[in-house]
Amino acid sequence: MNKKRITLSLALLPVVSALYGQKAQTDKPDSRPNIIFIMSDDHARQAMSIYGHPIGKIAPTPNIDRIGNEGATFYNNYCCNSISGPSRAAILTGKHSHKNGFMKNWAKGFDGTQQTLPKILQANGYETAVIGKWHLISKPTGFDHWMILNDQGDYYNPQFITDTDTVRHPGYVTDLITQYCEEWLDNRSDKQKPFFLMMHHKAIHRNWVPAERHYHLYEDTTFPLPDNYYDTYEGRYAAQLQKMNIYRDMYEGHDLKMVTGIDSDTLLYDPWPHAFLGTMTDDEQRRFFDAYRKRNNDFHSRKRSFKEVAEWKYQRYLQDYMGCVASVDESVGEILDYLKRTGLDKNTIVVYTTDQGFYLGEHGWFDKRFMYEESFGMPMVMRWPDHIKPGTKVEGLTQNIDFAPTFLDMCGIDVPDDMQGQSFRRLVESGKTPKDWRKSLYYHYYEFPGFHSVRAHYGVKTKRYKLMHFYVDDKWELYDLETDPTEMNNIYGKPGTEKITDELMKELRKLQTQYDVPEELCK
Ligand code: SGN
Ligand code: CA
Repeated sequence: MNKKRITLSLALLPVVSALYGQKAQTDKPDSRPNIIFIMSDDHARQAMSIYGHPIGKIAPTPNIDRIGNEGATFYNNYCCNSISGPSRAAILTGKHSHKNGFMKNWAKGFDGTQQTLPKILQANGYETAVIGKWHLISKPTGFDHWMILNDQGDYYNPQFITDTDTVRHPGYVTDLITQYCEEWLDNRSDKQKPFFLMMHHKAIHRNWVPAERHYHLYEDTTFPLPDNYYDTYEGRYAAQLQKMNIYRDMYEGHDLKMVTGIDSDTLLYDPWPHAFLGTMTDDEQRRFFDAYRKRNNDFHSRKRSFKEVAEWKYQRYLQDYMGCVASVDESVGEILDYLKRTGLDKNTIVVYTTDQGFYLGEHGWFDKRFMYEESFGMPMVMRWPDHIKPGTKVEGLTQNIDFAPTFLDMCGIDVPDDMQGQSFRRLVESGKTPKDWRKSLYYHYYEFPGFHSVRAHYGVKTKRYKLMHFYVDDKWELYDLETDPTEMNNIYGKPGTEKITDELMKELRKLQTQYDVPEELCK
């Protein structure tokens, strides 16, 4: 759709609605697909069993995998700015951060007056809703119904914001979001209209508090320690300066649920008690401490070396993280069952993804932000019966700015010219990457100074190589992902890399021009 047509269709909204009203009267159902876009927070690809990582094998996600097995799995899907708000803004607009204006988490609210995917769908007769994490500071626009978590949201008894109030709801956040999504699906105002539902989980975000039913799920599981857990960041300047190390930077109380001694119900360092224990009832707090007591007592039963503590922390982190994944996976199962029960499954596109990737101990880290593979990558599965063949593998380079154009394409709606992403519909429907598909991706992380002290950087990635510029201190990094998939060996400036560096530099500048990045952001 060109700009003219979109302005026209927005201006004609009442006419469009009237048309759809007529459709409903003639009882002719709209055959365009529904979309349920399920997005969790911080879900590492390593923790989605369909990808075959050892962690996923130990702690499987059968329901999420079901989407991929019945449809497609994306192997090279990436983020344009690996942090929550910016990723969400890119998904809503189909544009890079410098274009949609939401470049950092806490800087300013999302400009909800701009063109977005839900607005276009709505103008074209879709009923739209967002339920769960929003994290864009602004009030959602383009949605017939919205119910969003306050800020990051709490795991227990979270507050939800609606147009009229902010209310604390008793329950576990993942279960509440699932319930409210099903209720919305049940009570849609016009069932003849196709719908677009954004179901946004808070989990698996820090501080990883599982549902009570999962407190013990992985208590006795030992997860495999990544080979580079004790990375010393040689040759990687920005990596040396981060503050996202599991054994140095995690808060022992808040994150790791460690207590002051044997039989203690007092957490070690917890800077935000109001956002954790403070949200639980007294009974919930008691059951929480009781569930962790045996493990916490065991920790205090003997002296441990630095290395033993570092590895104990890794296990505690993974046990809680995967406990949170379990409830998200159950939620996906619930929704898939709901669709089947109601017959909606046949004409509903179901997507499961996350706002960005995450570290599960690689380089010693948790969190994200870096353009390294674990956080830059966005695991994703997608199901659409009769359109996507079961077991499809999408290998082409796709990015979160592509989601909006792809959904519009799948719904038969023209894609506005100013969206920067490209529809990957033909990749997912054919299972092949066409020759003319993009060969490189652009990335830019801006939030510095900020949480975890990750230096701002931009970069380019091809299937094989990655070039990154940490421009605050003018440091470059270059990786050959074929020989160094865990990005331990920065080969920038090494003899023999001149040609590839030159090529990647040109490609980077080409992308910056293509995406119309202002000069001051290309330094
Ligand atoms: C919180 C977290 C950080 C995290 C940011 C952004 N601390 O501030 O660890 O990097 O959110 O995450 S917490 O202890 O308060 O949870 S994002 O996914 O929303 O971008
Ligand atoms: Ca996130």
